[in-house]
Amino acid sequence: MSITRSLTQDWFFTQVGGGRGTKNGEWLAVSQFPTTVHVELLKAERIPDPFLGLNEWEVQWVGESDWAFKNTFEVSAKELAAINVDLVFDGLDTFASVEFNGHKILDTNSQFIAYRAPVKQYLKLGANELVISFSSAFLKGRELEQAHGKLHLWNGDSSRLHVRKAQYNYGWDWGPVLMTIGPWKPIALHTYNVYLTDVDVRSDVSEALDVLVTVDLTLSEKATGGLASVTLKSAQDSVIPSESNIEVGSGSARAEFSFLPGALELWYPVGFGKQPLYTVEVTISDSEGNVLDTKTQRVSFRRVRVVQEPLVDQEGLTFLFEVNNIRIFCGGSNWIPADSFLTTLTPERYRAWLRLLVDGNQNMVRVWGGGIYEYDVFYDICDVLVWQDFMFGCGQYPAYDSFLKLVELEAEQNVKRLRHHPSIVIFAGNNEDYQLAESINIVDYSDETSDFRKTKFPARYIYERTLPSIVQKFCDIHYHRSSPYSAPGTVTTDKTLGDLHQWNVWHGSQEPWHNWDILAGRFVSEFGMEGYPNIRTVDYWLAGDKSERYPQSRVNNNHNKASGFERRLELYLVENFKHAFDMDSYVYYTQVMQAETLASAYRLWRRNWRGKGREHTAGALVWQINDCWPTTSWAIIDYFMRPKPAYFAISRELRQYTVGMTRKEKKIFANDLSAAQFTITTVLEVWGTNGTLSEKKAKLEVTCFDLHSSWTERFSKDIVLAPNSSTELYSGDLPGQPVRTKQSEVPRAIIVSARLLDASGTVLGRHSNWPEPFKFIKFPAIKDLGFSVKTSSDGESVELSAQKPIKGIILDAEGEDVEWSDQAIDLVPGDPQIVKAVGLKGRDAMARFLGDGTA
Ligand code: BMA
Repeated sequence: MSITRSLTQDWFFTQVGGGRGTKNGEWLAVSQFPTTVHVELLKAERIPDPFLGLNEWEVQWVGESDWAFKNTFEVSAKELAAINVDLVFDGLDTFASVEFNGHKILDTNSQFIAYRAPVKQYLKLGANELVISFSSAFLKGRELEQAHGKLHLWNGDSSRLHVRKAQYNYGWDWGPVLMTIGPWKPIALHTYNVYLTDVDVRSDVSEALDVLVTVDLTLSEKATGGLASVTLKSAQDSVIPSESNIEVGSGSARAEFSFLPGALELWYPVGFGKQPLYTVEVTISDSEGNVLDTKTQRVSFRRVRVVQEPLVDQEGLTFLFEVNNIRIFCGGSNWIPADSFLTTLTPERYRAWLRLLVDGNQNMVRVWGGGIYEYDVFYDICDVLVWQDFMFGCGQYPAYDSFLKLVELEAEQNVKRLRHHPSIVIFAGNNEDYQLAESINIVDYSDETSDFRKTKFPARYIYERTLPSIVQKFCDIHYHRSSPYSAPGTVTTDKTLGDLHQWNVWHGSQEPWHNWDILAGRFVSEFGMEGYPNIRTVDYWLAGDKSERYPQSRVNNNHNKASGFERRLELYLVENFKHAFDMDSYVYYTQVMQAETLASAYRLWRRNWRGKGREHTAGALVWQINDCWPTTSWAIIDYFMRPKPAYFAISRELRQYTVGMTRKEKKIFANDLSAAQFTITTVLEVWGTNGTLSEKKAKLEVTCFDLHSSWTERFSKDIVLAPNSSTELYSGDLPGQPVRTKQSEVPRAIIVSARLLDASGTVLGRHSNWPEPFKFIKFPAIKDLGFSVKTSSDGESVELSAQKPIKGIILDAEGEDVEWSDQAIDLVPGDPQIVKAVGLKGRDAMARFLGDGTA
């Protein structure tokens, strides 16, 4: 019988040759297993916390030193008697040489590959010793770079391009340089006679939604004569009638089951249906009926297509995901590794992250190519769609033979590991490597046929030959050459094809966020805006150093890795806000700015989802949902899982029903000659979106306020929101705004509030549109606002109301943090809002808002 025993106890580590980490020959017990060196040194108080102050730079020697881990484990007589005994390493980071009882059994050189070494011949009864010696990946990488040549990249040290290791370890524009080292995944002793090397469950769900399931089994030996029993079970553990016993021929077997539509429950991403899970249970026995191995594989069934077809009214092709014949607007996030120290991540932390995603009304997450193929637990609990990159990012990667061999193995293993997860709907070859190639002019898009390995863009071989053939061979998931990628022969910035990274807000041409509508693409898989995290997170990294508590301080500069971040933050602030510059205010203003920027992207792009044949934009994935350490970045939730206000603003835009507005000025000249004679009218447009599959009758109510008088105007109308699309609801002059004939005529400060109400008066969606830029607004005196922030009697929510419109409310409370249900709130008279406040415990809430007297 095949038995796997995880070796989790009695691990020790040492710095090879001794040094700042341990004395020569000093072995420290590890605090957890799997683990990596920094984590252990920190626990043993041999290094300062690299997440505080400038400490990142105090620990750089760790990644340039060599380390060893050792383990002694007992072997029983039964284990010793097994026909085969292997040591299985799920993940070693990265260059390791492994000795077992004094014999060299393995050399490794990729963090992304699992290794197996036969050890039967060295196994002893009683104590056995395993020693894993790791050499510095940084130094090894530099050697490889010297041998094979320096290549171009964005982010990190160029030697990373030669090393199959999480690329963000080398430092990124949101992450510190922390070169982890050690056994980062489980290590096990595997005893067996014959075992199942592969259980490949494929399901073909037809357009009519009948399901054909095939289960292909492969054994470690080409044995014949045994029996394989294959059972399909539902989540409730009931056996689905299915063929069960099959003969094993030459080490493999195949079972096939087919089901009529409706016989199996299909998997849907959250928001569209349930996520039923099934299991395939496999038992292999020899000809005498002795069980050799068993395996349980979780599976789900769904039909997924990446639809790229002509649009009825625009150029190019759609780029959209269809699940079980439903076309889905993907509103979601990009995901980076959730920690610089991966082995500190727990299933609970993963669960909490993915809960935040779902609670934020998001339905897709992109596992970005500069991190890791995530742990199984991530995909196991993921109820949203997953866009999965291969782990290459922002680089001119090589494709020499030894490198390619590692890539092939990595791709095969990870495709096999991930393919059964129903959430994964696309594999992309890399992150931005074609973009990097375009930027240095090394891509020849007219060439689709050459081998590429001898060109300046050798990795086209990987992205256009190796990876697609591996994906095709081992799974049924769609393959896309890169993120972003338009189409063969077309630059990655084409907005009418494929996916798009729209960085012309922040990076690139630094457009105003108000231009998101003209910056749209068919599927925007990256775009972003920075914002400071919660002040508690800032105070955490300042670690009590009050002298550094100002936005431009050295420590704050080290906790923002984006080049030009001060210029860019300030550009977007100064163009739009009259703002203050003390630490707390800077946190506030950058957060409101981030929320405005990102919410308007989702608002405008969801409007572009206009129904079948008019899916002008089919997805928006913000860069980025999370952080790997406490820092200021584009993240919408910080390292400590404190959501920034932008998270809530996005979540409002991704509700089932939303209402959106734009206000645009139209200047018409009296004739072709005069520049002085013109009229400026202000046009208001209102639309609604409906993320459900049925049409929705509702009432649109539009109320206009003048910030400086008691004038208001209201109109309402019955409307019908078309299913699964946006619907235009109104276009006309902005009420209360006179036509202007001179540039010196200052427009009135009209605030428009739109709400969608159902028959019972429940608010389905609301949105306020304010005159912009906000910096021109003369806000009323605080005493005239009639602003009330009232803590409820149970102390766990607050009611907000006002007599004047108020923009950009961010709530907080003195002391311990509170879990707010909403932030970056706009308030208008007559429409009070209740915000849940878990952990407020009856305290008074404090509110910041535009015009709160700080600037
Ligand atoms: C994108 C990403 C990352 C980067 C981000 C912000 O291009 O793919 O490489 O962190 O931009 O610059």
